[in-house]
Amino acid sequence: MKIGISCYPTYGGSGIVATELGKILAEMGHEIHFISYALPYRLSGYYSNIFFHEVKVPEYPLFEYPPYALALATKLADIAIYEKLDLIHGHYAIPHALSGFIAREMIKDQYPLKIITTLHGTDITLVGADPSFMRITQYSINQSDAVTAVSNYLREETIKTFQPTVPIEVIYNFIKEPPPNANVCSTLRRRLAPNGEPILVHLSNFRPVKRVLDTLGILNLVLQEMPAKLVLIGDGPDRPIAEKTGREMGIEKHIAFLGKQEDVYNLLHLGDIFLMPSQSESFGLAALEAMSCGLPCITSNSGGLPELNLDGVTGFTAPVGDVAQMSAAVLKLLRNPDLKARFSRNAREHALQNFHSDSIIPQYIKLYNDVLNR
Ligand code: GMT
Repeated sequence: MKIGISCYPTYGGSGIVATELGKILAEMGHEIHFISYALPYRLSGYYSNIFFHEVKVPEYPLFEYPPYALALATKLADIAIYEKLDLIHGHYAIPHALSGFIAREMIKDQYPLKIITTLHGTDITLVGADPSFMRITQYSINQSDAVTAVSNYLREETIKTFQPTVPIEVIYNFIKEPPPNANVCSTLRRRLAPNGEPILVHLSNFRPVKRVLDTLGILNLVLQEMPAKLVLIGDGPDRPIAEKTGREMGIEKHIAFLGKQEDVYNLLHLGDIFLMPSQSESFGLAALEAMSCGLPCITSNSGGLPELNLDGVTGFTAPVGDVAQMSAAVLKLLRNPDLKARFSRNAREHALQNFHSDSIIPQYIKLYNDVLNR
């Protein structure tokens, strides 16, 4: 198949899923065309059947808000015709579903194009539900040839918020077998935890929805009982406040801010427990990546997280903001090595058995074929 993928190129789950999907499809022999305003994060390097098409939005004094959705629609239509695409798979409804729809309509008399939309989370729960975007999100979902959501929770939320007229199919996020932890850098572990302290890890884009400050609150309570370190991977709007809060709490020397990282697996392998205290999370891809490395997870019980992190099996879940319960869960695991080892095995098994790309990617391929054969 010749597949166009439109997505955000930035540091975030939807772009990562889109990119990893494209890379695996390309390995399987499909021809993949990424279409975005910048090269997607995690798409560095050369791949023989992956092509990248940059969307440029011309500057003009009148454009206080550059019309990216229109430039994207034009590019999608051009690439579909020139590269003879079978379909375009847009990740994150706004603006990808709408731009795809416009592209399809613009060229329908000369070229048949199918549009598939994957909903990722905040495109439904935060941005899409905002009155400024509500009707257009609903409209573009209904115009897609197929729509998927990354969890049952997100499917239900989409139905509740938008009452779509098209079916929403759940296709979970996925991981590949993580690289072995053989080349985990012991020097780095020693630097992060010089006295062998357990390492709590958080990985996100530091948006308010991630509640990064809760990870500091958890560390603070854990430190009252035993030594520990907190490793924060990623960057975003809440990083400065997190750094300031760490200093104000007097725990800054127990926290390492590593910023954005390419090779998250090597870092995840260094950790003991993964923290994801999000306000809302449609799925929690970073937690899945951590689980595949054998990290038990302490997460909030919001959104789709309980579909991924099985309470009392792969980790513990707690109500949003309940830092006391989350730190108690961390302490329970750290004080009980057998329990931690069992949860670690369960986490890895659950990740690889239920979310491996080998079982998830065929679901996308089947959907593509169903849409093309309709
Ligand atoms: O806020 C983020 O984490 C980024 C966002 C995105 O769309 O880039 O992530 C969403 O999509 C991920 C991939 O499907 C999901 O794993 C995340 O749970 C989801 N984020 C939220 O729902 C907050």
